[in-house]
Amino acid sequence: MKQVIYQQFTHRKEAGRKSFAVLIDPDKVQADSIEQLVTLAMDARVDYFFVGGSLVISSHLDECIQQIKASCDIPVILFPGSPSQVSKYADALLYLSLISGRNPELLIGQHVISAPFVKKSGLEIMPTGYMVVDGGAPTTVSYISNATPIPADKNEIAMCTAMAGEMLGMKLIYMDAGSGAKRAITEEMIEKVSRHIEVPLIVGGGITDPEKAYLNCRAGADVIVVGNAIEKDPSLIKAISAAVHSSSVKQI
Ligand code: 1GP
Repeated sequence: MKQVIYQQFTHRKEAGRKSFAVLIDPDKVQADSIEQLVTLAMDARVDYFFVGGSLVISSHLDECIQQIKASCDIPVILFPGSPSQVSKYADALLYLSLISGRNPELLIGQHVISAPFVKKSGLEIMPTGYMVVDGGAPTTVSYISNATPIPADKNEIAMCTAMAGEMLGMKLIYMDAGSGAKRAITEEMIEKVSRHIEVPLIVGGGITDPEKAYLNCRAGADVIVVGNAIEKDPSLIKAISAAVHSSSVKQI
């Protein structure tokens, strides 16, 4: 199986280099705004596009990814809320198992049903332990997943969940307060988790400014994901990207 993007993640982590991913929800972008986002992202040296959402209603996922791929070399990684959000045009797929929840469908059930289809896609598959953390209000992911998020102040639960995910073979851990979360994940929780795992740690949900992105990276996040704040103000891309990259142990 291909591991091109994953190797990039691990090499960057080993080198202490932090990455910035812009999340694109296909429901919320039109062709002209994709063009604008791609231009800003190239200018700001964004490392990845994540594409997907907990609930994607529109059917233009393929077109959205093709448009991004046609205009830049930034890798496109699927961040699917359901098996219907798989597109062969992407570079890789976060193969998410909701390890913070106790809903068997999102731990393994939907994976079983979609496995032949996912394998046939030819995508690079990145097994990801997905941990939803309480972000201060119900988010789409907390509602749709029908699973209780990890309480925001229970750092030990987060740590043990991530450790278990890693020992079960997950190649990435993604801690998410949910899109548009009122409160992003605390630095204390990120630090606790990052100190106890070796695989790259992705952090997102409710990050709205460069300072928070910087602090999250210094606490141990390897990849910062921002969606909502950039939808509202695309010019933030540059400042957040600079903050993430400046937090690298080795400057890039
Ligand atoms: C959500 O982690 C992502 O799944 C990004 O969240 O949209 O709040 O930036 P925001």
